[in-house]
Amino acid sequence: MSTFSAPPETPATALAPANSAIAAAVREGLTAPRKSLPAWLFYDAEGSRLFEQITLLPEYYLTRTERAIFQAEADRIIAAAFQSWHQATGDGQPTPDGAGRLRLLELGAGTATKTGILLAAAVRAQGETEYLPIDVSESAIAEACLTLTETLPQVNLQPQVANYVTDDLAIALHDGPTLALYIGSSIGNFGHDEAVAILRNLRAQLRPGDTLLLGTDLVKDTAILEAAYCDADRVTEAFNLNMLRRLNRELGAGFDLSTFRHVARYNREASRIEMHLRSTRTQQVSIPSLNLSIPFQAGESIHTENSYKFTPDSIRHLLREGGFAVTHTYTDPQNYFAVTLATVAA
Ligand code: AVI
Repeated sequence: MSTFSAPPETPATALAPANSAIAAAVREGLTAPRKSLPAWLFYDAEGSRLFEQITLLPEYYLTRTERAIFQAEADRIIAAAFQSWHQATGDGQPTPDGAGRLRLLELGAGTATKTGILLAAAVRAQGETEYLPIDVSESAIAEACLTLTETLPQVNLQPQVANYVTDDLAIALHDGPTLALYIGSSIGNFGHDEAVAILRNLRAQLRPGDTLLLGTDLVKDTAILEAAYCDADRVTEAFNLNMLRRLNRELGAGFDLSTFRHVARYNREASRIEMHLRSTRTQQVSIPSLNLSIPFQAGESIHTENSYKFTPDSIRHLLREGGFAVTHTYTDPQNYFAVTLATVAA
């Protein structure tokens, strides 16, 4: 049983939590009977840097596999998005004044490193192309815009800083097809209900004939999956532990990082990698700014992330619940990763 108390000797310091959302999430997660912290807490500046490093690791096949699929299929994906629009509306290719052009929108765009491949294909097909990156991180969007302005001057950027998980999307109307991107297996970090809610939020902004390109990691051999989340260079371990370092810095918490171990296990029944931080000893960790002292048994863990793995059937069902119908599936020769094109369901 995990209980907590604020011992009288723990002063409520003047250290006001920098961010009340962090404080609320930490209080809720660490005082629950099964301790957890939300995965969005990974992404401070250091966590984002470590994640970029993860995407380059030999064990972390996800990013390079999805990129290879885009490189092989980008022109066909753009053509299929036009085709879906044509089937729903009867409209053909864009007119010389630009009406009917395909625009790209991206949820959780981040620095948009892989998106350039799809944008370049759209530019090849139609010339000038509008791109709406949506991300909660202003600095990531700024970096994406800077890179794209230099590399793809025919892309017209319309960035939006928004949290697509907690807020309703508000996307401007467009007089042609929209191809929405939700790539990088980002949907895998949400449970089923939240994933469906994200898709429905997006669906509400789209029209018949618009399309969604969804990137998802696929179920595979346990050893390959676990290696991707427990790499030899221990970058994922540093990424996981960085969450505690962040709580020490931003909430004045007293986590001793040397007493927590990184654990990544594949839960086959739930089709997900689970990441945990396991306390190696019985201890109390104080968080003075929250007036909390958190007890840990030796071996007790904090669940920090789920990363769901999919099958073609589970992708189809998830998209169907979110209001989309699958039209095309693109995979790599090893069937490690799927990029699925789906149209707005009638
Ligand atoms: C961002 N997301 C898709 C990554 C994943 O694979 O679930 C986050 C990650 N966690 C550990 N390694 C990478």
